Amino acid sequence: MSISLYHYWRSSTSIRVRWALAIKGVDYDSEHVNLLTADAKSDEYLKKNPNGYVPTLEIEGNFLGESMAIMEFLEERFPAPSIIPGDVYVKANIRQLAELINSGVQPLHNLSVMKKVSDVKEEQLSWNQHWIRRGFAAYEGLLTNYRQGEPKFSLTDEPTIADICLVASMYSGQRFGVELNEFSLLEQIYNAAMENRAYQVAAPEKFKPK
Ligand SMILES: N[C@@H](CCC(=O)N[C@@H](CS)C(=O)NCC(=O)O)C(=O)O
Repeated sequence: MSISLYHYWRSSTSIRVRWALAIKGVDYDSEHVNLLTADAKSDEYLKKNPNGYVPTLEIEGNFLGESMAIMEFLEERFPAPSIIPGDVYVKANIRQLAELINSGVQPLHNLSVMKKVSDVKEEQLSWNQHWIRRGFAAYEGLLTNYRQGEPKFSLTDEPTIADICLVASMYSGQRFGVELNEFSLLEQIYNAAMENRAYQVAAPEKFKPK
């Protein structure tokens, strides 16, 4: 089966899909799209993903954009190991946590949004930090409501789409000055991710251009 991933090494949405692919043991060809140049806005790339964002997954001639849609697709196409496990309530909680990051945090610290907000670096950072801290505080609040026992990750002992979205945005958060130790429960989850073999395979540093 031919699979290619168009992605950028430190993009949080790219990290999500790389980690999901690694959890499911799916091999792919890596196509690096440099977000700091015109790569993602080239006519060739826009045919694959008219939004001009990464990631895009190409599988058997189909081009799929939107990291959540891609992860849902991978879950259905490669069900084991599951990244949306549990009964309907647990699955709903996992999706809620993932959406909190996907809809409420990541779009606001995206490169193009940051540039539209201001040309001044300090103002960009302050904007990003505000939305990231707000989202992370809400995530921690939800964990306090939903967690049973002391799972390694958000709600489970293995990473789900909630952890995948969270950890990828925590990676970005550090670049924007939000420290891991500001959210102690989230820091534990981040540390669990650093020990996760699939994360290690998908980590940004593994894809950093030389
Ligand atoms: N909702 C999209 C968002 C994708 C997205 O924001 N990608 C960022 C990198 S993390 C991007 O390509 N940014 C380029 C830009 O802002 O011009 C997804 O989840 O795939």
